[in-house]
Amino acid sequence: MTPASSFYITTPIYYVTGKPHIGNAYTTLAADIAARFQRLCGQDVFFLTGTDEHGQKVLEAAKKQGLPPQALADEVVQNFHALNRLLQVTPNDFIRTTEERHRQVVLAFLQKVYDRGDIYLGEYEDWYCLPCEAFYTQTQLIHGKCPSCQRDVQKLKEESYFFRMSNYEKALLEHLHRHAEFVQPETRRNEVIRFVESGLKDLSISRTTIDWGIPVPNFEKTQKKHVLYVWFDALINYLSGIDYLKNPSQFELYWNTATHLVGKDILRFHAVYWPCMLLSVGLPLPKRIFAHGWITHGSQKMSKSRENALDPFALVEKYGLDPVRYYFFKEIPFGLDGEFSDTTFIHRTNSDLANDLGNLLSRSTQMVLNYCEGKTPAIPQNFSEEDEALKHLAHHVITETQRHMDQLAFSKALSEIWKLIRTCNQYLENKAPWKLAKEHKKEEVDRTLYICLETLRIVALLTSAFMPTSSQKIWNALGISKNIEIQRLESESPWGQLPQGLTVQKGEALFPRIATP
Ligand code: ME8
Repeated sequence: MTPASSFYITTPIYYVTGKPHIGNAYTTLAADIAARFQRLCGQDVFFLTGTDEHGQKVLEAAKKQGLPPQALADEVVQNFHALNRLLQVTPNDFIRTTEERHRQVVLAFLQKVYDRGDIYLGEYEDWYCLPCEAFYTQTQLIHGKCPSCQRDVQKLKEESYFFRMSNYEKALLEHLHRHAEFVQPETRRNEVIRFVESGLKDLSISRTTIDWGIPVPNFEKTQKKHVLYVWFDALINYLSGIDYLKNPSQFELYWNTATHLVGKDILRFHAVYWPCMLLSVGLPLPKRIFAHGWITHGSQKMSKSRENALDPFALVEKYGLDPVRYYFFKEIPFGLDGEFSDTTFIHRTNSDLANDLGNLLSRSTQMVLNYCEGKTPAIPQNFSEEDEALKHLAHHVITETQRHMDQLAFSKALSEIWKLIRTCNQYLENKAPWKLAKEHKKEEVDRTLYICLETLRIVALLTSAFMPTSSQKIWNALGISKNIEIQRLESESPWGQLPQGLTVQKGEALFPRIATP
């Protein structure tokens, strides 16, 4: 089957300053869920993630540990790979900014910007926030601190190459006004518009006081050695990751459909600097930049440099992977901040997963064992009004889930799917097959149980992007031996595809209840 079209999705590339925390895992999981769902929908997906390895922040972290920065990067990147494996994240590629393939693209890009007349030599004299690796003017500071993370800033005065970002103010504003989907959610788009309207200054894009970065060609024959500003370097990963220089057909296939997922802390780099850079070299702008909110813990943004970071390895060890993959995307509407707490986690897992979904599966399969000799019943030919209503709901939920997933509205998509699960539980309750069996209404028992199993088959398909292992377990319990990960919604979602006579298994509880402390 030929794919409907392509879908390119990226995460930020993470600093290799320390172990990944739940905040990093959150963005990567969101991208993975979107990528898996679009694959299910038949799209040709490219999902890119990676690590940001240059710059002062990484250099200082390495110094603290008494390591060369490359050695620190080589060590820390292993944690990100291990995390991706643990989370069952399925990227098509993982880009590191210290790789040669990335350096080549950066240098080609820089040359284009220079040839366009957008790079000049000057002197930077203002403030720098190290945790954000960001430049600020005096007036942008809030009470003398970084306007983004509220931490101390340092005064910089050094020779620097500048990028004529101011040249692109008008074009960027026009693009922002014309393309409502370019920056999402809407509130973030308005913030970006206000920022650009306040005027764009040229951007300092090189440093002479550190040497950990990609060397800038000596464009203006200066005595000083310049390395590229870490953000200018890092943003280009979105091009090098799909082989911009060497594979133009692949590049074109994916670039036009790019969705960048970012935390709201780094929206300005993506929605202002990056588009201006692309405009300078004449490349199309990404289709969508989606800034999600922060996971807080103890009511504070979780971060590597604060003490409140939650360890994703420990969380998965404690609760299992699929409840973690489910919780963050059901509990927190994508785009808003959300507090992590064990109490809400346990409540969600017990009520949605153990009670609603887990019980539907265990009751349905148990009754098939009791009343249908453990085999999937015949595909019904006639339906009562109640049966029809459930079938109709399943159809509606498939369409709505797709619509929400296209908009990255994960929580809404899950609410739709849970409507179907809860309605099916209610249906089972109303039909009471245990009573029908006593009354020897075999045809009705079979029909009812077939409808529940078929609903579960569809539910598993729809939840597979969120909970790949549990969804496969549901299919296996229904006797379906196909690999759910490689199925297509178009061919699998029409009603009535569960064959008759499959061997149903009860198995262990899909989601064991977590004891409340
Ligand atoms: O900024 N809640 O890397 P970084 C939700 N290298 N998401 C969070 C989070 C939290 N508490 N904390 C971090 C960088 N994140 C740059 C990016 S891209 C060209 C360069 C997530 O290691 C969120 O996606 O500081 C945020 O934007 C990202 O991690 C920052 O990761």
